[in-house]
Amino acid sequence: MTNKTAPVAICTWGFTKANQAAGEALESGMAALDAAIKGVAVEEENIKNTTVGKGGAPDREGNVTLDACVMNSNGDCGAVVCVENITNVAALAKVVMEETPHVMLAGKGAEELAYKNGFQAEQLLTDSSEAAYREWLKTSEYKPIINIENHDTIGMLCMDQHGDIAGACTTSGLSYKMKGRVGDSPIIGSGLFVDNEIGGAAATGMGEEIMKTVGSFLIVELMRQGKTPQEACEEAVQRIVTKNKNIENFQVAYIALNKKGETGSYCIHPGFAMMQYKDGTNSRITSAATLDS
Ligand code: SD4
Repeated sequence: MTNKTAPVAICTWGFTKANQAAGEALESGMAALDAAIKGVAVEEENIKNTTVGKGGAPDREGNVTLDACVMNSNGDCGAVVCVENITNVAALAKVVMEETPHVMLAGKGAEELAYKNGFQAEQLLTDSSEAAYREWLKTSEYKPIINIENHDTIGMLCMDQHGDIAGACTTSGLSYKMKGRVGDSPIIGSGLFVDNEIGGAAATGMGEEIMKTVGSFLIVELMRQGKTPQEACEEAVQRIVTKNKNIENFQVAYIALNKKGETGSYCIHPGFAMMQYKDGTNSRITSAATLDS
């Protein structure tokens, strides 16, 4: 049976090409999870994006380590954390989901699974991210930047022609993070959550704050209680804002999609936008923010 509101694709930030790729894949009949993985792969492979995949900023020792997760419409999920030398980590998270008895693999174990499944080793540190890292070493000041270059982690939610919802989230994490640091993006319930009866949500921004409130799960539960995606995103941001005295120092942004194909987004600091592919049109939607004046 086809769904009248579908297909719909939304993603964090102004990732026009990634969202268009997912939207077109959905139009051609692709299932929600495959479309989301195809969409986010555009940014994983974009070496100009310094916050996702190849070209992502390294940790403070100069190593690029990637995190990702996926969740399908049956509630199955997979995740990889701290993975080196593999570009398409969202696709790798799907391999964990489908080919192993586990939900999450870290580091070398995830990398070895990738090679066994035909992924190629790649140098993720590009000349320009290495040059930026060398510059950073001069001060070694760890200060995550809000709305870095107006893009960041890509979290994507797709509703396919059957009305089924799935999602993917992929990142290189915070630039110059400590070795071994993992943020919210690969954590099911924090960076991403989908319940196909209700909808899905995804996050970007300061992972430490998103994890403390299990933000994406919270949004889906708020939608279950009757809130619209917009209202649910606003309440999830508000939970963080009321518990923090230093919100001027970090960004958190959420996107959400429900079974009716309704979408929402909200953030702390102005400057966040989401992409929305709906009714065949891919548009950039500027998000309202707690600190809008
Ligand atoms: C993280 N949420 O690792 C991710 C990265 C991000 O702003 O979105 N940074 O915490």
